[in-house]
Amino acid sequence: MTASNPMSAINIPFDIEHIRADFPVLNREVRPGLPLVYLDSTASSQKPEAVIEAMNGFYRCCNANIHRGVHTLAEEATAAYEGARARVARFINAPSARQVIFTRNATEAINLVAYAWGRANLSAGDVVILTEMEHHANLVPWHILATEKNIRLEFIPVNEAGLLDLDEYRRLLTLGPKLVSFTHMSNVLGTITPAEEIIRQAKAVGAVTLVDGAQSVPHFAVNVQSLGCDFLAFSSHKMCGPTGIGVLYGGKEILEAMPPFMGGGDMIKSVHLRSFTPNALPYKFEAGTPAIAEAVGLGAAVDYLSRIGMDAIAAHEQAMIAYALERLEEVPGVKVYGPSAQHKGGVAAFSLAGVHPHDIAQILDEGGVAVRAGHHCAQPLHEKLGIPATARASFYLYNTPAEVDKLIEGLYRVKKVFS
Ligand code: 7TS
Repeated sequence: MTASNPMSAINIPFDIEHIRADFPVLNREVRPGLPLVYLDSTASSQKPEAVIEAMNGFYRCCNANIHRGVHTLAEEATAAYEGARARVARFINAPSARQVIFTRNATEAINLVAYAWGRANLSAGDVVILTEMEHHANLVPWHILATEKNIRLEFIPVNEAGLLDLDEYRRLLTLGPKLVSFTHMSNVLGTITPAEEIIRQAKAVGAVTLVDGAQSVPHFAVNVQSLGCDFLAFSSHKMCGPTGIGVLYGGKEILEAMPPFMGGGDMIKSVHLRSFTPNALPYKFEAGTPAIAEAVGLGAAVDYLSRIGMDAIAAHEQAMIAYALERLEEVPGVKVYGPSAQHKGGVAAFSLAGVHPHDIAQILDEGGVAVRAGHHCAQPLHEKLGIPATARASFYLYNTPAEVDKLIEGLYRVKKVFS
């Protein structure tokens, strides 16, 4: 059982050529005469001119450290940084910008929860529920904590259809978990998990909830208030923003009750030789000089995505994945992993009989088509699927059906080389 797919088709006109013109890199050729077909946005998205310009503009006009100076540039830099925080808060419908903490990426956001909340609130025997389709970013921090604190990790299984087994989840909830931490969208199967339902049931047994939104926030509208989660983690670089910055959203009370993560400048109200008083939210969790220009870039990315509209982006990707699945299934020997299009986002992980995924990716690259091969930092999921690796094509707002056709042509080339 899954909730209805937030990517369900919405008939909004989507001017793809106009959008493609916003992304300078999409004009390049991989080699002379070979235009780039970028099908690796699940790993990292491309950046529109508006984001590149916002960051350049910041460095050209008002670069300075934030929160510490009274001079004009310091004030302008602080306003730009805090303005980005306000934009991000609006984008995910956070009740307050103080609940938006800038981290380095989604990985650091999840680690922040594991270290600060987990260390203070979990003890030997406590149950943490994860799923079998997690990225390593939502596995290893809990492994580390399990070793340190002897907590017990349980996993919602992935069924044959590539969906979470919610009957087994209900059984796991009888163990009285302290935390349920799960991905909103799998970076391999593309599965969109029924997050609201998972959270509602977790809350009913008093568990704290963390949503790994690294693959959801870039691709469809995510509203933390309607989700009802305690934490949401995501990365800027997968949503048209720069690398080096990510976000942890948290509930106000839970963030206020948590001890700090890292210590240093900015995260303190006062420091004495033998003691310190932590700062208020969100600064308590932002030690040291943050990624200021990157925050400005993320703010511009959020503006860009909002201008196009997350529902329009989701509808476009839904159409893309439906077409891609249809075409991939035509290729003899191709097996696509994960659920049918209505339960998934724009990710197609696949194998081709008799060919190693790295060879697939290499031969596709010779035709200008960029896909990823490997376990995509989801090794336990691949173990469950019984394969060491997959090739993965992923789609974003700038991809076209003609690019899917190039992928398919490339796969026929791969087959020819290996026949
Ligand atoms: N969670 C999910 C679901 C992800 O897909 C990723 C990155 C992360 C967390 C971690 O994000 P980061 O920005 O902190 O690294 N996924 C991928 C991928 O699929 N290929 O490269 C990175």
